[in-house]
Amino acid sequence: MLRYLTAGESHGELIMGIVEGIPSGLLIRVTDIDRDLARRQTGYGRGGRMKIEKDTVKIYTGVRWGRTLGSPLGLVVRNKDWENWRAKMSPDPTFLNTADPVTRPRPGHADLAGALKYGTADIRNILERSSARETAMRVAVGSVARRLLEEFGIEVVSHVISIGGVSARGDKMSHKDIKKRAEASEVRCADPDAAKKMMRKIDEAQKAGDSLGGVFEVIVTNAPVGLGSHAHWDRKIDARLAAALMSIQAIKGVEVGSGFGVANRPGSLVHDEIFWSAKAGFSRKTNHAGGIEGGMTNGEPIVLRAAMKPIPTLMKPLRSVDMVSKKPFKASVERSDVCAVPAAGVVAEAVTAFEIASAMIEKFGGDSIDEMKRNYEGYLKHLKARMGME
Ligand code: EPS
Repeated sequence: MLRYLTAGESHGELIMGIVEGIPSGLLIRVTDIDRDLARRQTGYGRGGRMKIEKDTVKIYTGVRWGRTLGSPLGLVVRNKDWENWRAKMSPDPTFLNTADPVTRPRPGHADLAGALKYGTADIRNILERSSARETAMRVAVGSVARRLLEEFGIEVVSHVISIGGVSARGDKMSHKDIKKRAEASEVRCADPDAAKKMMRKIDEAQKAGDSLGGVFEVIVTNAPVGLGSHAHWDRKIDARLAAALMSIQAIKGVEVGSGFGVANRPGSLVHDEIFWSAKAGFSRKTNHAGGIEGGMTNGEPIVLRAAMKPIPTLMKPLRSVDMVSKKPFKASVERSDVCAVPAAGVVAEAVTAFEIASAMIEKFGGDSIDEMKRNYEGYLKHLKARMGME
């Protein structure tokens, strides 16, 4: 069983993570994790905070001389902004009341529901944890999972397909090309013309004091047939992936394969026909199912999309009511991102990598990476025989 926890506040000293269940012997490089952390920090439309932070990970436990021990990995990403918040966010009660309480809930944030639920008059006690800063650790954890998947040739890529109503053309492209183009784009979009328009939209939104959402796609290649299970609701891989994506801050919808599009087409145009050859075994010519049938991977690329709402912290004031005075006010802020869709795509890669790694560990078990590989190879041999392949 693979699991992880994150802890840490947005302006606290650090964000920490514990990953439990990674087999021993897996090569871990800090540089790989830092590369993913840096990818999350890029993206046109990010605000002033990203100029302060330069995320790097420190591995405290679970790795010796570059290889996992099979014990929990303890990871830390420090918040540089902490320097400006030492007293205001200190765990030490001597600093009590060194910051004014935040009493004005921002529409679209966790502020109001959180403050009511947790019985606090200071919204900071909620917003510090609901902040997307936490996703830095999810990316670090996902990077470890990605490393494990690499051992099995499984790759996870993402690209932005729309921002603020501007959509990428959606030309047929190899996954390699999608990856190359998305990595080279400031909005992580594989269509350069759409990317330019998206950036213009972001500029316009910034000028208007507004914010923008969008849609990104995550693709997993080379996942074997049979991850997840039809047998029980909480083992279905699509349910697990959807939950992981929905858990990312500001995500409001998830699609698998053709997603909502299947509702308007007849079955004959939705289901992927099955073919067979001695060379390839069973295969499909289409992938409307997005690589998942009956809660199990079917060997085709896994295709997921998620919709992110516009960031709720706006320069343009929105109406709200002060929690203490009960007087209406117009919320406005000094610092915010205008669009974080490209960053959310990188976070989505991380949580997807984690779920796929978790399903791989469940299916192939093993205390060491070598044992896991032996089990995996045995399964591939079995599949080849089952499919009647040469
Ligand atoms: C966030 C608000 C902004 C973002 C932050 C998420 O931070 P601040 O309130 O400090 O300006 O920059 O994102 C990150 C710090 C990050 O690392 O992604 C929010 O309210 O969710």
